[in-house]
Amino acid sequence: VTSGRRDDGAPPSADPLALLARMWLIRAFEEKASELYAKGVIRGLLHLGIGQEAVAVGSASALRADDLVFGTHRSHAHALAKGADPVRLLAELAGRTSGYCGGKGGSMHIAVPGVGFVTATGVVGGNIPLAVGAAYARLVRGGDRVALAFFGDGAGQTGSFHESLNIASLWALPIVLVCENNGYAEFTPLSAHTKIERLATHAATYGIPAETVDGNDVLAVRKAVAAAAEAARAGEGPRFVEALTYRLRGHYEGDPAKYRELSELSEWRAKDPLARFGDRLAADGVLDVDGATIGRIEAEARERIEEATREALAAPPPEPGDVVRHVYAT
Ligand SMILES: Cc1ncc(C[n+]2csc(CCOP(=O)(O)OP(=O)(O)O)c2C)c(N)n1
Ligand SMILES: [Mg+2]
Repeated sequence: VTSGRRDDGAPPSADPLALLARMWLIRAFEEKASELYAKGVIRGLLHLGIGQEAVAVGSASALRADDLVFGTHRSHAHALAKGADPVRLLAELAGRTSGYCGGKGGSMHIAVPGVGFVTATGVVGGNIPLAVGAAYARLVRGGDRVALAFFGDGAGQTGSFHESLNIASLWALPIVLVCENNGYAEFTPLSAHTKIERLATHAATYGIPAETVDGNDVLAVRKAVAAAAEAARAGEGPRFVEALTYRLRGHYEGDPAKYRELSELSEWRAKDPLARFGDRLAADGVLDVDGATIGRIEAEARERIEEATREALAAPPPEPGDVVRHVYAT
C-alpha cells in the first residue's frame, strides 16, 4: 500500500457540497472518457456509470479511508469516490505509463491500493468472493476495517454471488454488499434474467439483513451504507444494500441501446442524481446554496478534468518491451 503519494485521496466528507462536488467530478470524468473514446484515444471496452454516481459517492462517503472496496467492470465512479486521482485514472484508461497499472490494465483492471480501491474486475460477480476473502483476512488478523463489494443485478445470477453470501453470513464476516440494481445486465432487462424483482430478496435466504434504497438519492445511499458498515464493523456480520438506479448510457460506449424505450430513458433522466441533489440543496436553503454555487461546483469539476486530461495524455504509452513486465514474478 502506497502512502504519501498524490493518489492517496479520500472519500468525500458528509458535507452535502462535498458529496455533490465528488458526483460532478465523476460525471465530468466519464463524459470526458466518452469523448476520448469516440476519438480513439481510449480503446477497448468502456463501461460508463453515468447516472449511477450517487451509489458510488453515497457508499464511499460512509466508509473510512482504510476500508477496502472491490469494484466491477463499471468502476470509474467507485475508484474516484474512494479517492483515486483523476489524472492517473484517465492515464490508465488511455494506456499511459503514468496510469495506475502502468497503462496496461485499462478500464476494467484498475487497482488503487493507496485509497483502498483494491480492484475492478471484468469477471461479473468475481469481485464478491475477493471481498469475502478480504473480510475473512480482517477477521483472522484483527482490526476493524470493513470490505465493501459493488455488483450489479446481473451479478446476482452468478454462483459466486450466492456462495459468497452464504459464507459471509455463516462466518459473520465484516462485509457490506452493495447491489447496483440498474435493471439491466448488458442488453437483458431484469425481468428476463430473474423472477426476483428485488435483489435484496436473496439476502434474506442467507440470513443477511438487507435494505433497498433509492440509488439516485446520495443521502439515502449514504445513510443505508453507513448503518451497514457500522454493523459490519461492530462484528454483527454482513449487510446488504440494494440501490435502485439506472445507467443513462449504453452498456458500453458505442452500444446503440435499442433494447430500451426512449420514454424509460427520459423518465430516468428526470431523476438524474446530480441535478436532483443540487435542486434539493438549493430548495432547502439551509446551506445558503443557490444555482450559482451549484454551477460553480460543476464548472470546477469540468476544469479539473480538462487539466487532468492534459496531464494524463502528456505521458507516453508503455514500451513494447514492457509487455511482460509486471506479469511474471522476477
Ligand atoms: C462471468 C462473466 N459472465 C459474463 C460476462 C459478460 N458481461 C459483461 S457485463 C455483463 C452484465 C453485468 O450486468 P450487471 O451485473 O447488472 O452490471 P451492469 O453492467 O448493469 O453494471 C455481462 C453478462 C462477464 N464479463 N463475466
Ligand atoms: Mg445491471
